[in-house]
Amino acid sequence: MIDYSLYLVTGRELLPEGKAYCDFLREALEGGVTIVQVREKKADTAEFLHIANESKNLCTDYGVPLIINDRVDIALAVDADGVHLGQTDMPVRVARSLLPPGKIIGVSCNSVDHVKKAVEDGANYVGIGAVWATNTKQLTSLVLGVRAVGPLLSALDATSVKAVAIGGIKSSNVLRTLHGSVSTTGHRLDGVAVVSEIVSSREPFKSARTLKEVYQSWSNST
Ligand code: TZP
Ligand code: MG
Repeated sequence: MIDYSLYLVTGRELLPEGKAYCDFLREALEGGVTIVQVREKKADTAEFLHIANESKNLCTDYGVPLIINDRVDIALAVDADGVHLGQTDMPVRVARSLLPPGKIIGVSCNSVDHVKKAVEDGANYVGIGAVWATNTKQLTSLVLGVRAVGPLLSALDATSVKAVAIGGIKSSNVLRTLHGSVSTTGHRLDGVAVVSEIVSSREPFKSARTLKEVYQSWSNST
């Protein structure tokens, strides 16, 4: 069973000046990140491969799954645990046909239709967002707001597809995100995905630990 509760998405451009990527990732893993996605929007293939390999080594040390954003070839090359695909990336079925059995495929979704399609196509999880405003990504659709998440979660009722929320999630709003997104059918998020809250932190260990503690107390109390 994959633990999606604290899903770190990387973004090296957001690291504080002078912070080495591997130090950051080790600290975040120590802090309790449960799954890592390497997201490299500016790197060339050689650099992406290098970062993916370094991430794979660290994630393996911590027993944490590694997901590669966009690039099925890089996921294959480093034997990552899966890929994360956007709505205009490689279709899920094509990625599934290229990957060895058992790999994880996640899809970015911001509508009920997106979620239904992801389920039909055999995705393992969906990333729902952006739930709050974010400076990390140029959004191509409106911010959802937490109250819009529920209907997307309902579309996962009676499926085994997991869901994380993404976009502007911070220690200051993570509890509101978790509480506010429960669907009318009682379907809850399986985790929260964050970029800047951990990547741009001077103390990634502490930032990860705080988010994890909030998730765990929410998860135990409901
Ligand atoms: N997809 C939707 S919002 C987002 C992505 C990759 C960026 C989230 O970044 P942050 O810094 O956690 O707001
Ligand atoms: Mg993409």
